[in-house]
Amino acid sequence: MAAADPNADAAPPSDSTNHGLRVVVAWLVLSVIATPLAAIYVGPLIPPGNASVQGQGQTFDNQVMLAFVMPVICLLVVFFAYGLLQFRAKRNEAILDGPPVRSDSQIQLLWVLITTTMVLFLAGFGTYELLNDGAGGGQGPNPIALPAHHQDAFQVQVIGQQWQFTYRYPSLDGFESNELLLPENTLVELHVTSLDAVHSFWAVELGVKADANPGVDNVAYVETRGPTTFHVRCAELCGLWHPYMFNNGRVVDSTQFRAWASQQQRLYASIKPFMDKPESDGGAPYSKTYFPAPDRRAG
Ligand SMILES: [Cu+2]
Repeated sequence: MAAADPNADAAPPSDSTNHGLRVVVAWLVLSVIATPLAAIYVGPLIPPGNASVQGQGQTFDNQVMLAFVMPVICLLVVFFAYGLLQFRAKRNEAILDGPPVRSDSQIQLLWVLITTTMVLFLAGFGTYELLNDGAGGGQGPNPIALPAHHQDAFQVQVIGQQWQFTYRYPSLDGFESNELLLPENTLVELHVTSLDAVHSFWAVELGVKADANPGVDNVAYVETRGPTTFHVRCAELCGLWHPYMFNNGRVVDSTQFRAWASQQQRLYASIKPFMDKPESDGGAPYSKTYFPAPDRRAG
C-alpha cells in the first residue's frame, strides 16, 4: 500500500519548464545590477561617514558587507517573486501539489559551502580591518591594534561621570574642558575612564566608541580629518539622566586649536596650584580624582 497522500491519485502538474534555470538567470541579472549600485551608492550612506580615518574604514567595511549581502537578498527576492507569480493558483483551478521533495544533497552541500565561505571570509576580513588600526573601538589598557605612528598620538583623557563627559588634555598642563575639541588631521589616543557607573563614550560621526569603566584605562584611537562637528553620546544605560548625557565636539584647524588650548591653559593656570597641592594640604591631585591617569606619556 502506498502512503496516504491526498494527491497520490491525481496527476502531478505536467511542466517541462526549467524553473531552476529561470530563477538562477534572474538572480544573476539582478545581482550583477544591484550589487555594485548598493555598494557604491548605499554603502556610504550608512553611518558613521567619512569624518575620520576610522570612520572611512568603517564605511568601506559597510560597502564590502553590503556587496556580500546583496546577492543573498536578490536570491530571496527573486525566489519569492518567481514563486508567487509563476505558481499562483489561477481562477477556478484545482490546487495540486507536485511530488514531495525529501532532500537534495547537492543543494544542501552548496548551501553549506557557500554560507561557510562567506562567514569565514567576513570573519577574516573583519579581523584584518580591526587589527589595522583598532577601527575606533576601545581596546582596554594594552591595545594590540596600534595604528602607524601611534607613539606620536595626541592624548586626550575622557572621563565619564553621571551625567556628563569631561575631557582632559595631559600634554597641555592637564587642563579640562566640557567640550571635546580636536585638531584636524591628527591621530588621537583617547583614554576613556569613569568616576562612577559604567558609561560608554561614543563620538558618533568620528566612528569611535569605547566603554568607560571605573578604574579602567580604556584606550581607543581615532585619526581626525578636516574640520567638522560631531556628536558625543553616552552609549551605556548609566542611570536616570543617561538620555541627556550628550554634547557636541569639534575638529578644528591647528590655529584654532592652539588658540583654544592656550585660552584653556590660561584659565586653568589659576587653579593649577590648588590641583597640584597634595591632598593633605587641601589639594585635589588628578592622580586621586581621575584614576587611572594615562600612564604612558605626559600623564
Ligand atoms: Cu553614561
